[in-house]
Amino acid sequence: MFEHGPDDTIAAVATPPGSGGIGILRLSGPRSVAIARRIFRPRRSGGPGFPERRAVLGEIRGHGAADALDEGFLLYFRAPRSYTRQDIVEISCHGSPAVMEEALRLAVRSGARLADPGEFTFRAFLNGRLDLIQAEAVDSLVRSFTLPQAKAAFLQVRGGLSGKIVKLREDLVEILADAESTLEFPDDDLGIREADVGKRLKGLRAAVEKMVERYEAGRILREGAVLALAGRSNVGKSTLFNALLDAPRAIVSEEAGTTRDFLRERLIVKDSLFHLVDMAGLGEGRTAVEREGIRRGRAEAGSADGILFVFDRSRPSGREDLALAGAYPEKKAIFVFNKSDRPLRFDTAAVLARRPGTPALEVSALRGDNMDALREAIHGTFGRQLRRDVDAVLNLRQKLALEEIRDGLQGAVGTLAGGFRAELLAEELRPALAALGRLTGDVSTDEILASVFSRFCLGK
Ligand SMILES: Nc1nc2c(ncn2[C@@H]2O[C@H](COP(=O)(O)OP(=O)(O)OP(=O)(O)O)[C@@H](O)[C@H]2O)c(=O)[nH]1
Ligand SMILES: [Mg+2]
Repeated sequence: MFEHGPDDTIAAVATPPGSGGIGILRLSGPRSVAIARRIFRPRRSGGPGFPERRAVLGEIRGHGAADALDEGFLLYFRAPRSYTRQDIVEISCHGSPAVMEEALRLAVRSGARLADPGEFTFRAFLNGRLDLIQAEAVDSLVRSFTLPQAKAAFLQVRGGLSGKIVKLREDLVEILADAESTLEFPDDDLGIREADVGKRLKGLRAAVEKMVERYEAGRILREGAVLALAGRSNVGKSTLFNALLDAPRAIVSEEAGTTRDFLRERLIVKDSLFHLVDMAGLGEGRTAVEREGIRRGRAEAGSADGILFVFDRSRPSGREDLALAGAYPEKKAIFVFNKSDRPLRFDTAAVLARRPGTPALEVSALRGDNMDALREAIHGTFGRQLRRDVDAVLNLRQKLALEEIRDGLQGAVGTLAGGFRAELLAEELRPALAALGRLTGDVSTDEILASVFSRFCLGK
């Protein structure tokens, strides 16, 4: 996976690129202390090593160099009491990109190798400090944009999901052992055993099924819900887009057909992450370019998690408005009646009747009237559900493995229909057990590791 051996000592700037109050250089591996000795000179020299877990004041200075580069603190975590279970040294100094780059260069010149992205966590996994689910959660935590995302990720770093998987595995192993013991003691009362095993398997299958079902809610929490602004041209979609983002992002004009390509921007409402999409007005389209914009807009709206239907309430409503109001019936939606600064000429009741129960608001995107209420409605309609079930936010890899486990359990339950046959049961349960092992990384192949850690590497 990572090109070099785990016995190399790796170095990286652990703080984000750019200027900051503090920048941290981090080393992990057997030569961490030796390398740190060459680039960091303690103010009070105290022997060849560093005290464990105690800040040491000193200067960063190249070996044999006359001038110090900066001053800072060094922290030493002796193996195995460290994140990677190797010797780790962290040097905090002023967070100038020039200082950090030079400090890293000094470390490399003293024998360290540049760490690949995710390599510290990879080592933590290799050395049994984290399982694979926890390693993935570290990545999610670092990337979280909202507090609920961060909380959900941290629960997983703590081992929330891992604990469930371990328990599931223990239960399965127990059932298998029970089933196999009936092969040795076939005189036992099989009727009781069969009913009991059936009940336990069904319970486990239901629990796994529930986790799989939460994947979708978890995906939205992790990635943010996509909300499309759908409406006829010139109703004020782009004006509303800008008003919600509080930035003049999209071009607005009195001409119809202004927006052609769709725009997508991150919008955070009360701790929930959304991706707001502005697009061409859905209608006929006069030119080929407009028609292409409309086609793309429809595709975007079709794949969105929710829709904000925008209407111009200052003009009489027509057939097209009614048709639009009935579109995407399976999606959650909000009706936004725009241009409330002008006299009402729109039949809002007729539009509302097309989709009873849909939240509706009058706003003026131009003046910014009622925008807070709109944010509230966005949060209430699309955001609130995301707070539930944060204990099991799955990624795709985890979901696929859980589906395999569910299918194995289903197959095992199926074998009971034809009477209790321990060999058949065991045969159905074995792949499920293997999938459980892959989930936590107890059983891991290069392929699995590459699929997990390459995400760290790409930094996306
Ligand atoms: N009076 C009033 N005018 C508005 C309001 N919102 C938008 N407009 C005007 O309506 C016109 C069209 O606005 P846009 O935001 O470009 O509308 P759009 O729906 O994005 O239009 P297309 O991209 O062409 O589909 C512009 O002249 C805006 O200034 C509003 O709340 N009140
Ligand atoms: Mg527009």
